[in-house]
Amino acid sequence: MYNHKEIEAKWQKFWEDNQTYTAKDGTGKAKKFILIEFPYPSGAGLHMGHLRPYVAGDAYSRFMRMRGFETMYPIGWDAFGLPAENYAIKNGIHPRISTEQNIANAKKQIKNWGIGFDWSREINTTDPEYYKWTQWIFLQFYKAGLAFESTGLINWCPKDKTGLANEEVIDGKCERCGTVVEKREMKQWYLRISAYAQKLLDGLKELDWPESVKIQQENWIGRSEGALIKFPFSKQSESVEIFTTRPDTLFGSTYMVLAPDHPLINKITTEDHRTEVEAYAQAALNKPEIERTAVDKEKTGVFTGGYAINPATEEEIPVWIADYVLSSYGTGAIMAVPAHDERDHAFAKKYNLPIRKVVAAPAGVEVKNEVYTGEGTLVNSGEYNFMPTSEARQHITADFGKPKVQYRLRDWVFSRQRYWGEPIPLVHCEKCGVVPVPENQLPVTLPEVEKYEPTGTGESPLAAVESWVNTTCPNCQGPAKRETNTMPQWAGSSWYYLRYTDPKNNVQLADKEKLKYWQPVDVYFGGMEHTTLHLLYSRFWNQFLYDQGIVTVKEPYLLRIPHGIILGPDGEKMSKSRGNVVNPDDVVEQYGADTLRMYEMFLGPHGDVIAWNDNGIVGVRRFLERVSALVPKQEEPAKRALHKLIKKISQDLEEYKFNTSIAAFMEFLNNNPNMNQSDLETYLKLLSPFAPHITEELWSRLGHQTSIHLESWPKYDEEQLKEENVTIVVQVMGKVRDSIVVKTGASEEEVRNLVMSSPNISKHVEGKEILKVIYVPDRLINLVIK
Ligand code: ANZ
Ligand code: ZN
Repeated sequence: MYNHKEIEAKWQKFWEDNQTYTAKDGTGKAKKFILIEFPYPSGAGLHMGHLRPYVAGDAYSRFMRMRGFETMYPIGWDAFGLPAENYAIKNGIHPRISTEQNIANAKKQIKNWGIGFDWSREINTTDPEYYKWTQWIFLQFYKAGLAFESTGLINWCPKDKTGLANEEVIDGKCERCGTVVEKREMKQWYLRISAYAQKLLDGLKELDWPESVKIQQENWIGRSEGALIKFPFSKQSESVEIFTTRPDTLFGSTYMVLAPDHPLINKITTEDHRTEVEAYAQAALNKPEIERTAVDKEKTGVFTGGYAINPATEEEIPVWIADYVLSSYGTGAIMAVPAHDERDHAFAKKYNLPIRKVVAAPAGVEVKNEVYTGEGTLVNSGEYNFMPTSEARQHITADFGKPKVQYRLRDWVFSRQRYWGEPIPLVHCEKCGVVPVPENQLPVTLPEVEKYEPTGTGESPLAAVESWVNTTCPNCQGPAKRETNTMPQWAGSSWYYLRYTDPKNNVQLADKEKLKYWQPVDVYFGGMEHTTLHLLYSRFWNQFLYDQGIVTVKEPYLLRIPHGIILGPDGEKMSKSRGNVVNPDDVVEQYGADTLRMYEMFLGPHGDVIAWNDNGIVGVRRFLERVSALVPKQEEPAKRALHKLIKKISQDLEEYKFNTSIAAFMEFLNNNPNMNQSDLETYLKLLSPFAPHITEELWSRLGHQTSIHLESWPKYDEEQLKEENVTIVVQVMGKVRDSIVVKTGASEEEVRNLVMSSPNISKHVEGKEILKVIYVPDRLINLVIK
């Protein structure tokens, strides 16, 4: 009987008591640092979406440990931020208390799943001993001039009542709650991630990440090479600067467009156009950005009444405002070239503006609808005529403007008007202005408050806690007020992997030697979401800390292994309202953690989106029942098949192909149900990363005192694999009479024919009737005669 409950509880306790998975410093061994995205301790507990990467990372780290690497597989809690806080508000419990409860619950779940995390390195982003260092890093940004306060239009979620970063706005909606975001003019703290745009792009080249993830980051950073060109206003002394990627088309610019909130609108607009311009600008700014920039949307705009001079043609060209030009990109103004840009063309057609062709397409290239956006040769461009566009770009830039590399990446809005986050360690002094809290006064702890609901006024709930807000200026000792905004969700997770290397250090973020040993993360298991959030932010922090000489490598994560999501049995996304949620804890209860783990891997390739299927789990359970009953037999070793299995499992694990391993285990057991002690031990070792409990149980039944998970990984012999022939023992009535050499995998008929023609055998069976033939492939043949 396979009593999974008893077995699993027993070994979970054993691992805990024996610190089986504790990674050691200073062993001098080569290391592996395996990481999963640490969870939010939410009230709903952990689900299949957590299980999948944890199980994969677990199998992989057990494999690496057995391969002789000092292996760290740590876990912690990303416990600050909106989910924890919203849960607390909804349930009327203080976030600190609900977070504690949720962590205790999630921990129990994970232990029941048999995940071999190194609990000695557990961290919690809401622990003052942890966020002290989050605050310390913020101060380093501040000192380096990369944390700054600025007033501007930012994204605001009316439901969560807080400002958001650009990265937290997905298709115009709040990343957390899906509410359409608004724009609000607010004074905010920013991190100057834009200063790292190029470094973040360059760093991607060294990473072994899925191409799609790299491309998403590249697009988000959005590098464009072009030029800045100044167009003087014709009646005013000001000039307006534009950013263009096509300076070669300068002669074709027949009008200009400013963003509806461009600072020069007031100057350029003539009195007779003012009312119309202001009304248009108002309406445009109330529209969500996503609507304004949609490619297929009908273009609109209004004439300001003013003119600028095209510096190349020296013509007066009209200046318009239109919502398709954004103030947040480039200079917030464009030179419109309707003959060579689709949007400008649509606009010019609608408002009857002149269209001048300045690029001729190469012979044979068809030009559709009067717009040619490709490369070619210049025409109607004075002395630049006949120049290829690429060359003209250089010359026209040099003659009329200056080169400019433009990035789409915007600075990171870093303050939140919410309670449950790290306080930003700054004070505002009437005399000294903004003063950083001295490092030796960190952490600035989050005060206990009565009311932690967001106010919606743009002020954090902390602003109401006078005893906390009022403080003394570290500089002049005069009265000062604490900064009351908190840090975003993504602060604590931007450096958590560093803390794992030295989680209890109270004098520095982590000891440099330890960082040097463990960095970088070798394999990072995680989802496909957060590509332009956590994965971008933490690369930024790591690169910054590298430049500060604090960490030892530029890039935090060498390899990223993404997983597909697990759908409900109905093929739909698991959700409470659909009632198709498969709770991993129920599966553990009924079938055991080993069955859950193996079945989850058996479902399909780790990267695939896959539907749970309740029927198949019984097969895995039965397989483990058979495993649980295995005892060593006096059999010949299953040489070739076993070496094949070792090779297969090793390669699968190296390539994160967990599903095909499971099938190989089943097949091997079907063909070799009676393994001898040595083969059985090898088999159990191979199986141990997948089914850690039952293999540990059998290992101990075989007489071992120490954990199977600390054994070394079996090695296969290429020679054994190459071996084409096997020797088959030939018995007559159970007595060995001969041996013959046949091809591996030979069929019973082939072997029987060979045996019958052997003189050693024919003398024993001459004139007798053969009642039965017992054939064990690659092993023996036994003739039963009368
Ligand atoms: C003239 C021109 C002629 C342009 C042409 C394109 C084709 P990317 O590649 O995304 O960097 N642009 C510049 N700033 C803008 C803003 N704030 N809002 C909307 N559009 C803006 O695109 C750069 C091009 O987008 C620029 O080059 C500019 O139009 C436009 F045949 O200038 B171009
Ligand atoms: Zn002061």
